[in-house]
Amino acid sequence: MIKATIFDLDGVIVDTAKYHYLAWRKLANSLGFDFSKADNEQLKGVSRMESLELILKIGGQTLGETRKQELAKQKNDWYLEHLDKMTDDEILPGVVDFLDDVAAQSIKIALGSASKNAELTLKKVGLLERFEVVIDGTKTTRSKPDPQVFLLGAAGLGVEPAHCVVFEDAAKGIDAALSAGMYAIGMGNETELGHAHLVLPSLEGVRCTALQKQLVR
Ligand code: B16
Ligand code: MG
Repeated sequence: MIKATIFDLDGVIVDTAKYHYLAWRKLANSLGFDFSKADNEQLKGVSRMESLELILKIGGQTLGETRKQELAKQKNDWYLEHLDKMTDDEILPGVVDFLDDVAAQSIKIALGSASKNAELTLKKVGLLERFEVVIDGTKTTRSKPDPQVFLLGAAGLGVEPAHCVVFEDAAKGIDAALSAGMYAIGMGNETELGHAHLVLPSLEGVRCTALQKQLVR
């Protein structure tokens, strides 16, 4: 019996990965090296500071803490320039209809994202009010694959983890949902997300009743 849904943000509700990539590449270029789209795949669902560590490793750079904080801020400022231009056109296919369907079935809705810009992003695309609880990078101390973000989401909604379904596009996010004792639905491809209970290419045409049947077969 599904009583709550917890959605990741980037890659599930909106595709902000492309803007994270542009900002990280600009930062890498400013430091004198390049950062490829393939490298960017490793950053899915990874927190800002952990992403910076990965990028500095790619560029072979070792920097002090103060400099790293400055660079993370610079990247975020560049990222926010893109975020500022976002509109509801950028909501991924099927998301709005699926959220309508979930709400119509009296199933609760939370967000579970690593992003510290999650509330701002939801506001930009006009979806903030749809989420009863928002757990983001400002409220967590441990990153996915740690289950903290989803457990806080379930607790905020007052629903047992076993009655929650997580929608995630990152392999580490699926690990986090599974270790929280929740159903995990991978948004993307089987190769990366095959350990989820179910993998879907998008939320287009997805409906709660059919989904529940698929999950509790
Ligand atoms: P910020 P998610 C993640 O969002 C992104 O996938 C990841 O690329 C980003 O580094 C992270 O948020 C932190 O974002 O810099 O905005 O705090 O997939 O967990 O919704
Ligand atoms: Mg994601």
